[in-house]
Amino acid sequence: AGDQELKLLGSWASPFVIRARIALNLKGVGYEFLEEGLGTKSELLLKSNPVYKQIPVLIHNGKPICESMIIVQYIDEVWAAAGPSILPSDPYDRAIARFWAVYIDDKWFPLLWKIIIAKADDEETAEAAEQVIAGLQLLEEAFEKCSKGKDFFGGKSVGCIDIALGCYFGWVKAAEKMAGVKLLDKEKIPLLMGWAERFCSADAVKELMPEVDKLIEHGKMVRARLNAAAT
Ligand code: GSH
Repeated sequence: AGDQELKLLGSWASPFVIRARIALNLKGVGYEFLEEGLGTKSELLLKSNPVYKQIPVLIHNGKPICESMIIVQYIDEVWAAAGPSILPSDPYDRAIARFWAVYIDDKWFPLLWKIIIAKADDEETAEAAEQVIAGLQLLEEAFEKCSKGKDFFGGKSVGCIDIALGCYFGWVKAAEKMAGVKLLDKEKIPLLMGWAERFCSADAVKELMPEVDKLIEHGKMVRARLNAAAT
């Protein structure tokens, strides 16, 4: 509604921020995007997310909401009537969607990140790549079950797991190029490869997916900062 004030603190490259933006697009909700710089934190960010001091933060009529998947669920609940439902309506399906969203963030993404910030293409990187692929194969099976033959994990439209996993797609491609490893293999994950193409070209998603070359540049900058901090 017009009387609502909505701000999103974020950055173009952050997969977590992209989640919130996809959800807002799905619901057709307008918002003000406030870009945080790399390595700097605005007063508003520190005040709005004092616990983690991380983006994204959604500020709805002055009230901050933190953590990307919590923001996605909040948007789904507040604008329930607008656009398709992001979480499944069935409690069991909803539990499964949340399960995979947690798996993706807690188990799978840290392995991908390891590849991106690796100093050298060593044995550890190769091992992380194997584990990332194994995770994708698990998600391939999950897709088969959740999608029930439809286009997305969420069925006919982009839903919770689609957003949780799809936001990382650009970073998977960046990791492949940065470390010279193959993670996306049509032989191993045929369904997910088709899904990724549909996801990236969905209306709510397409203009939010960063160019891979820009992500690589950004990833190298983050890697340099982390390595400098570690020495
Ligand atoms: N679990 C958080 C979420 O899902 O929102 C992760 C958010 C996160 O890692 N944000 C990064 C950040 O703000 C940007 S991609 N990093 C700055 C920092 O940690 O100081």
